[in-house]
Amino acid sequence: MVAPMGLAQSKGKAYRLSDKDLANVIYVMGQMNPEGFTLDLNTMRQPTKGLIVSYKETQNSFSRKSIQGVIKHAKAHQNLVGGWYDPEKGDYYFDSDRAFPEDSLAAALAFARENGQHAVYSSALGINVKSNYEQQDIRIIFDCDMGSSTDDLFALMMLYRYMEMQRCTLLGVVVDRMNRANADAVDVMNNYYGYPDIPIGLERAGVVAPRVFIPYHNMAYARDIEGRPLFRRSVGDDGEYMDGYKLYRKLLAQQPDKSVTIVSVGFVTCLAQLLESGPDEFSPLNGVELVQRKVKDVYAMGGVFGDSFEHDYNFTAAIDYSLKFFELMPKDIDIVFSPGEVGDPLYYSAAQIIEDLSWTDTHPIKWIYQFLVEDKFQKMWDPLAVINAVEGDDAIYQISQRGWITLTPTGETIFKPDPNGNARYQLPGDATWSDRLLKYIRLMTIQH
Ligand SMILES: [Ca+2]
Repeated sequence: MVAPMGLAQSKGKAYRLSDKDLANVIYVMGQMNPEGFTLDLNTMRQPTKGLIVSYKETQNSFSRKSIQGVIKHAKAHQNLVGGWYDPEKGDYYFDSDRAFPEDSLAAALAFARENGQHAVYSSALGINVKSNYEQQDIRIIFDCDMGSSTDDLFALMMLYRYMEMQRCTLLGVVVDRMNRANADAVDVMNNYYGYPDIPIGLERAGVVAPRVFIPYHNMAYARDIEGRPLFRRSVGDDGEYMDGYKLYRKLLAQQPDKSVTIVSVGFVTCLAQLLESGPDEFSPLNGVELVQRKVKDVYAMGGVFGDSFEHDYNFTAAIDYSLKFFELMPKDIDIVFSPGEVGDPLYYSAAQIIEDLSWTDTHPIKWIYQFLVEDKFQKMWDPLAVINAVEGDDAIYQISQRGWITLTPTGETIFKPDPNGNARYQLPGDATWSDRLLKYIRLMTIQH
């Protein structure tokens, strides 16, 4: 908590100030906090909790004179005043704010959209969440190696949250790791987050016995002490999953041209099978033609372009399929890679995960950390591809120049700069950036 400079504090209680003095304090706070501030007029402190949204009525208050009007509005509403500097206009804006509880992001975002505000500010995490009230039409197929690392689960969780925020549509989920238990885990997630009808496809002939980092494949069958299933499922034990590449064909055929974003955070096995596929009941086009016609862009977790603690896993583990994918993928479709080194510093600890899910006793991810891996952290690689696909290329990431990327038979990703190239890759951020990204993922975890 930070008390504004020049404001006497006595045993935690602020002296009562005249509105004129208060306006001076708020002006000084603006000078001291170019990155922005929020002030609770009851306590004269910056709140450390709550999701803060500005009211529309005070949104054009950018001179020192306007502060009086902001104070008047705040006193008639929630006694919260905020400020932020707009470097483009060179003005410092002041506004009257409303606070929502930490777990009410959807309500805070709806209020932000109603009030024409671009962002919700999380006081606890110190980050802004875009309200994006000018909605873009982002249609995503999510392709993951569910059943091994939990970052696939967090990436999927982010997509449900983004749908609640009206920022994308999840058309379907492709599981590129064989064994129906891995698809059943997605079925559990779909149901838990309220999207029981999102279709799921499953790899039938992919990587044989890939490495398992966290064996949570039995999560879908977890039972309570009385033997009742813990998690709801809509496909169920008797249901069928379409072949992964077939589901791709079905979904792509239904979509407008150049409209689909593929987010691939596992092996590219189903994608390679899609590209090699021939015409079928869903489309007269072959796989390459169908992808060329329908896909807008691809965000793929994989590759190494700088210094990484670990070798690439996703491409190397499925090298024959990966080589096919690199060979057949149409070269006029943009692809942004999220290499290992970008997610390396984003450690989400088991203790933090359980604490962030303390709002519920029963949660698929929490179950894994309570019963399977008590103290293992997980690096948040996969959510970085999801966040990039939804937030766009300019908002959060530093991205390389354009070029061509080739894959060697030993799994090395080689980048050759060329302004006409279709490929780019995310560059690692500094410690502050990585911390902010992890907090953003955590904010989505604590919602319910
Ligand atoms: Ca993965």
